[in-house]
Amino acid sequence: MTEPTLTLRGVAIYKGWLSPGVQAAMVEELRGVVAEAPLFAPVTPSGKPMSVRMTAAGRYGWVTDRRGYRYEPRHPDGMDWPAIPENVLAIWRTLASETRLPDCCLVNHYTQSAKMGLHQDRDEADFSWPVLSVSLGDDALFRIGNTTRGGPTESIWLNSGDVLVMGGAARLVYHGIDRIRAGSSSLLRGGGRINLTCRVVD
Ligand code: MD3
Ligand code: FE
Repeated sequence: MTEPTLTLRGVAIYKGWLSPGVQAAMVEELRGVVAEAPLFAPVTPSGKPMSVRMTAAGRYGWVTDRRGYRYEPRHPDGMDWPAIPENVLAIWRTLASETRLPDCCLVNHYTQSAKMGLHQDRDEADFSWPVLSVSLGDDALFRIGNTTRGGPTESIWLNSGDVLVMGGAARLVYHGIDRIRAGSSSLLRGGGRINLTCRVVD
């Protein structure tokens, strides 16, 4: 059994799970994903532009626009999403499930001013499957709350190569990214942060 470095409100945190070499190889794979399915600027259902840019790999991608939050089998430009890179699936098999692979690997790109407000991930059909997140590039201040809105929160800095697994009660906890520490990593040419979030969708 693989033990996490620490557990925060049920979220298993594997600090430095990915070696620098594996991180660099993953970035190369993601360059291929972004070449096929370009990063786009999502808009919330209320019309607010999000500060992160997104794309995805897998059978589905998560999208948001004026029509709402949902999973779609195609990129907003009409193409199929690329396959989830094998080195990402390998982490899922080790830390999340060997029974079922993820349907979606969401790719979030953060510049130094980007953030993500507290929210729940609840657009999936079955919350019994875990969610797995991989951090690459600049450090990010991650905040975790409760399974209902409000109440006390806790924060932790995520570094490049960290992997998080959200299962059980933690699957529906409020979470977000408050800030990015610009220049803290040289993994990405041009800086910034990429977060991968793998989910079973349906
Ligand atoms: C805790 N992404 O895409 S990853 C998202 O860093 C998202 O881009 C953030 O939240 C990011 O939905 C946070 C860590 C994370 C992801 C999913 C979770 C934490 C989670 C689902 C449930 C609980
Ligand atoms: Fe989320």
